[in-house]
Amino acid sequence: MSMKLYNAQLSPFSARVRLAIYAKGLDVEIVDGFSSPELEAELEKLNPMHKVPTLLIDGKALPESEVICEYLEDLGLGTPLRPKDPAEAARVRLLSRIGDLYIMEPMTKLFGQINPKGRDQALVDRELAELAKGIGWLGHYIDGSPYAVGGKLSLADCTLAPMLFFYEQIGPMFAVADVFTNVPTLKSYFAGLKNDPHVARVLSEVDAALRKVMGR
Ligand SMILES: N[C@@H](CCC(=O)N[C@@H](CS)C(=O)NCC(=O)O)C(=O)O
Repeated sequence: MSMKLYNAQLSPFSARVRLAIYAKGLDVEIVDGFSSPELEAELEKLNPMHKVPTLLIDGKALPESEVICEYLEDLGLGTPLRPKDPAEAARVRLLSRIGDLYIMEPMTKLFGQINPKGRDQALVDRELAELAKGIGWLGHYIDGSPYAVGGKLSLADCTLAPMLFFYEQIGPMFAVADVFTNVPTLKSYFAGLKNDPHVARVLSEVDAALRKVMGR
């Protein structure tokens, strides 16, 4: 079987899949899906959603980061990232779902408002409030230890690490003093999670990509 990932270093959804690939130790070719008009056209042909990540498995395209991660897990190759216990596996899926629905949704809208010029402050205030709700819910289901579920790296951490990296950027971008003030469990979780070598690798890739686009 051959697998190729259409990726973007800055995409939190792609970073989630890369983290799963690194932690599992899988042999997947990784290409930047938007790095040339040819690759972009190739991606668009395979996946009309025109989004990364898209995994190509023996010529068949599979989009959506959560679905890709579950698929990689179901292959049964490499280090498992989903607990066997049904309650723990459900907890992993819950945390990923909270991230996708209640954190990435408002955060994506906020990232459209980074430039203070022409910023829609009403929209920013509304989405910051939505984001704070989602973050609070996540904090409720996290106990503050370095891994979200079961004391070791899981697909929940693959989802949350890139999201929380971007969540930290919200502070300086929108003049929020301390984004973790009301969620101490999330603060200590993320601080501990960053010590995982696979997480550290992915976050340094995302950081480098962010610095590049911000011209830092
Ligand atoms: N729900 C999707 C979101 C993927 C997504 O939004 N990818 C963005 C990059 S972060 C993208 O490829 N955007 C390009 C486009 O929509 O044309 C997932 O989980 O994979």
